[in-house]
Amino acid sequence: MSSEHATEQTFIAIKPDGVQRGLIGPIITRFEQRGFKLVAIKLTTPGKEHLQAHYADLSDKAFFAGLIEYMNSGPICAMVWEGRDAVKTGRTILGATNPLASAPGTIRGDYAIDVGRNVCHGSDTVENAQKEIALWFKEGEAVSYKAAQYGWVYEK
Ligand code: D4T
Repeated sequence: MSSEHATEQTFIAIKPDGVQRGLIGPIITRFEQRGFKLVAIKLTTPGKEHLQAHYADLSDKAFFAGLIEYMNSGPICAMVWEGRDAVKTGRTILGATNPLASAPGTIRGDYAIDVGRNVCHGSDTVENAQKEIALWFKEGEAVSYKAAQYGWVYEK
C-alpha cells in the first residue's frame, strides 16, 4: 500500500505575517509531528523580482501588486519538507487558500482569517514544487539524510 505514494519534496514558506506573529515554531511542529523530514530551511527577504517570479502565474490578477508588497514586507521562512505524498499532504496541512474556508486543525484554519494574510505557502503540484525549490534554494542546499524516526513513521 505504501509504495503507491512516492517520496516527494515540497516547498513550504512561512510568509511575513507568519514570521512576525511567531508562528514559525507551531508551523514547523505540525510538519515534524506528522512525520515529514525537514531538508532545507532559511530566513530570507528575496526581493520583489524573486517574489514576482514565484507568483508569475498570478501576474494578471487584481490582487497581484498587493500580494507582492505583502510578501516583500518582511522575512520569509523558506523550507523544503520531504516525505511520502508530501506535496498533497502539505496542502492538506495548510488548509484552503481562503482561511475562512479552511477547516479548524489546518494551519490557515487555526491561524488566519484574510486570504491576503494566510501565513503560509505550500506547493500545489510536484512539478511546481520542483520549480519553487529550484527558485528559492541553490543546488545542494537541501540536505540528504535518513531520519532516525523513519522506521517508526513508515511501515516500509
Ligand atoms: P499560496 O501560493 O500562497 O500557497 O496560495 P495558494 O496556492 O493556496 O493560492 P493561490 O496560488 O491562488 O494564491 C496565491 C496567494 O495569493 C493570495 N490571494 C489569493 C489574495 O491575496 N487574494 C485572492 O483573492 C487570492 C485567490 C493568497 C495566496
